[in-house]
Amino acid sequence: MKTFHNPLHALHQGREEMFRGRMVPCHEVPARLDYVLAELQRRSQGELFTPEVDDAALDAAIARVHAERYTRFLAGAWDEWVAMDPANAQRDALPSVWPLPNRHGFRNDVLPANFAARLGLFSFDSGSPLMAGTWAAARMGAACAVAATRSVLAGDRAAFALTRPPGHHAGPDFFGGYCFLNNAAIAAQALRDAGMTRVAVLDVDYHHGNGTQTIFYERADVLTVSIHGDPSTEYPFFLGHADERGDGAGVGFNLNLPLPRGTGFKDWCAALERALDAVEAFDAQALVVPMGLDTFEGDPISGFTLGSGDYDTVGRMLAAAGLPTVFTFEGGYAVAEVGTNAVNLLEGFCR
Ligand code: SP5
Ligand code: ZN
Repeated sequence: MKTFHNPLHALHQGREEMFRGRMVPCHEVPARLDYVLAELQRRSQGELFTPEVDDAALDAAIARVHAERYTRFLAGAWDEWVAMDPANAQRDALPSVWPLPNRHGFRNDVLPANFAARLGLFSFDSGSPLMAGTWAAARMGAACAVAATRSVLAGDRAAFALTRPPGHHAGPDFFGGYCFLNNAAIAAQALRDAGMTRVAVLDVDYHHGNGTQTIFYERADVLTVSIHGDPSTEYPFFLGHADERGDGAGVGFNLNLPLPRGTGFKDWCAALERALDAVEAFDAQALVVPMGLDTFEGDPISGFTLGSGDYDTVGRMLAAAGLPTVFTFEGGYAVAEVGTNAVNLLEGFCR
């Protein structure tokens, strides 16, 4: 399987994230990608590429998923942050104030003049620092997703977009959960735009793919399925419950499979079987897998107990769907093991 990796990923390198009232070192670090890349090389798992960027085509692919005012904000956010106070150049930008939607006459169409207010308007947590290189890294990540999609459209059975920052928490006009551009959604939409009539997204990250769900919630042409820690106790908390089935034309085309903290591989596998049944019933023509490895027993911020060897089985089960498949790299914070776990999954898929 070809891997398209992001040569600019390390331009995004947050220092600290807010957690329960204190600043803690970021979990989403550049070494995560480096470990995966090194393991792909060590095990000779497929060919490695960096994406060729056609600026107009890339911006068009991003604009199919994200609001123009959001990407414009992201592209200029660092300069605005520094313009607020030159000393800001020494620290990451982190949101600290948010609107309460649908309350107090809040109007989403009015952009606040204050940068900190706009930073909050376009985000949902204070755990996702933005810095000078965030936009360049995220945009090149979207290029990886587009390149992986093109390789699958050209006939490859599967391809891997190895990029960070991750994407599945990013919505049409918001960042959060370490994510800025939704690489999986960009891939799914690019598959649709190339003529695939039904595309399924099967998210196996520990955390609910709230951004992807939001992007496709009212659509019947993209099935979104997510297996994740029960949002009643797990991040991102406000979305990911089993009764969220889609809206309007999209009713029946979103499936959430929340599992309690502490779930092991046997029960997780049963959920994957259900997810794959839904993909089959949908009669998908292509599959996108936001691949989070934070379901691992050693993950420092998550609560499932999959072992390294289990990812081979996960890969084989995904392959059994028999669909052209684009993988994107999402969570997985046991840094020293994330390469082994990711490549176990990809090798399992290729078996
Ligand atoms: C892509 C992805 O996996 N995003 C996950 C974002 C999770 N953000 C909240 C993390 C809470 C950190 N908890 C630290 C616990 C330290 N003991
Ligand atoms: Zn995650």
